[in-house]
Amino acid sequence: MGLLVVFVGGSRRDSGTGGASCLRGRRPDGGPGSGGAAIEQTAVHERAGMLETTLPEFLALAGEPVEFRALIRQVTFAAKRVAAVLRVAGLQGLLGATGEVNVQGETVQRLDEYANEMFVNNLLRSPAISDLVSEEMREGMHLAQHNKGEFALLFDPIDGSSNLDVNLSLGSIFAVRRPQDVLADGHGQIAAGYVMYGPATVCVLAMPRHGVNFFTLDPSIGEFLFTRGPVRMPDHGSAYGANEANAGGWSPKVAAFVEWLRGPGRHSTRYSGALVGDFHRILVKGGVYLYPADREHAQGKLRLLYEAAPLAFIAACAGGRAVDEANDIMDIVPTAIHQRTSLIIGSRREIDRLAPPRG
Ligand code: AHM
Ligand code: MG
Repeated sequence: MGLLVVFVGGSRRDSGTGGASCLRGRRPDGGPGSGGAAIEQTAVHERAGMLETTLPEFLALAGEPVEFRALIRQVTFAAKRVAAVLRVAGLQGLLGATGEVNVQGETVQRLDEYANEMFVNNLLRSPAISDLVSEEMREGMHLAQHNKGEFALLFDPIDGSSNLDVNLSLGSIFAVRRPQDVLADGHGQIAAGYVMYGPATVCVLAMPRHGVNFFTLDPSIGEFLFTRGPVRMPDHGSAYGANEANAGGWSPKVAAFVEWLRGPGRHSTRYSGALVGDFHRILVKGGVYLYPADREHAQGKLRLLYEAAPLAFIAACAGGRAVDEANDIMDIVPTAIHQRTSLIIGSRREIDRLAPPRG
């Protein structure tokens, strides 16, 4: 369906109004650094907290450009459709596999395909978009023949699809970049977020000048309403999440770190098998999520551009941190759109112990 596009790293422009940025951290040599300092409450949060404020109203109050607001409207529209279908999928026979295998060599669930179509169809309508990269599409889609948009959207339409058939939490993850920055490091992201389909549907949106904010879907009116922000990830937590069946293939460094996490009185284990819910717990309560490289996943299992980097951006905007064991995820320059990475993400105190910040 898509055309092969060659993405080249390039210039960066920030969206939104002036003021502090949660990504201001830079190494002393001027290169990108682990960055990350949670945003303090601004007048926008104060105002949004006093009145019922929808996500589009929040973005308007925050002074975000109209094109960015249009893009987020299309993303959340697609997510609302996905949330609605997830609620009735079991009743309407929409669960189960398609029989296809995706570019990652993984079984495609019918809802993976449906969610991808929802995102693509809605985003094709947005004049703000010029490029799409999805976990479910072998190649990036370059829409310049339809749109002259200024944004690229990179997304995983349904993450954690092994949870589909058992009615557990799932999510959609997305990152917004300039088209020329698709293969830039994580600092090339303009915004990032996810929608978590749990008991409530929650959109988490991170923007450098307005931090990480939660918007909860009120299904009776079909609107995401501001419920919390700016969110600060606790500096440490009391839980960690990892697929410990892979522990035999972890590096000695990761194995020793997990041993430390399990030490007396330290961390409990919490792992659902779906990244968005597992990360959301850590964003709210602190702790660590790990999917390191192992024997079966020599480069790690998770995808850099539409799983690890957006969550690393959200973590940085909330004062947390993400590494691949040695490097900050935000500093990794991708070479391919479906590149995999190890991911160890969470509270500062825990991540700094595994990988002390450089500089
Ligand atoms: P997916 O994009 O194919 O759904 O895979 C990503 C998921 C993550 O949500 C989750 O953390 C991880 O894979 C679970 O993997 P495992 O079943 O190996 O523990
Ligand atoms: Mg995924």
